[in-house]
Amino acid sequence: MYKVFLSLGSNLGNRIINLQNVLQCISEHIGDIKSVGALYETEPWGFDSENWFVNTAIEIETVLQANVLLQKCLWIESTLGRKRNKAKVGYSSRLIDIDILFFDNEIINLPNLIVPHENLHKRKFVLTPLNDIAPEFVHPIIKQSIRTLLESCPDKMKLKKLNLTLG
Ligand code: PH2
Ligand code: MG
Ligand code: MG
Repeated sequence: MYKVFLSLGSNLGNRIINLQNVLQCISEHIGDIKSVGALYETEPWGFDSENWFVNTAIEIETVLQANVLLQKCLWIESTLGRKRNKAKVGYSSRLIDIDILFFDNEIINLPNLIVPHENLHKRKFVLTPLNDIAPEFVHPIIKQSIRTLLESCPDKMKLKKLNLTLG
């Protein structure tokens, strides 16, 4: 059984329902959801859009290997209506985004999968909900806890905690 942290985000459509649907699909097709962070409305990072994201982070337990987990995440994204525009360079708005942050303490460097997620320590929209559920978890490469990474993160992006929970 692997302990995995995922980042979830949506900035199109009914963002809360999209995230609820993701949780449902994950529990049906991937494994048990152990904890869910708070929901945050966050300014788009790395691209311009008037559509703010709703982001959270979850901890799951799964028997799936990392590459199988990635394929299931991509399948859930497309089942829930995400369209990837191959011609477009950079980030764009999306109904749903599922990113693998940590896979146990493994360090994975495959052409299509890098774990821990390369930019997680630079992004408040990832660290803030992760800190809700796993402040003591230590980044296997940087060797610092999520709490410390969040405290020292220079990201200036705006972020608002929502008074809502998924479920
Ligand atoms: N995801 C991105 C790019 N930018 N910005 C916010 N606020 N939240 C995201 O989930 C996000 C982003 C690429 O996956
Ligand atoms: Mg992402
Ligand atoms: Mg992604």
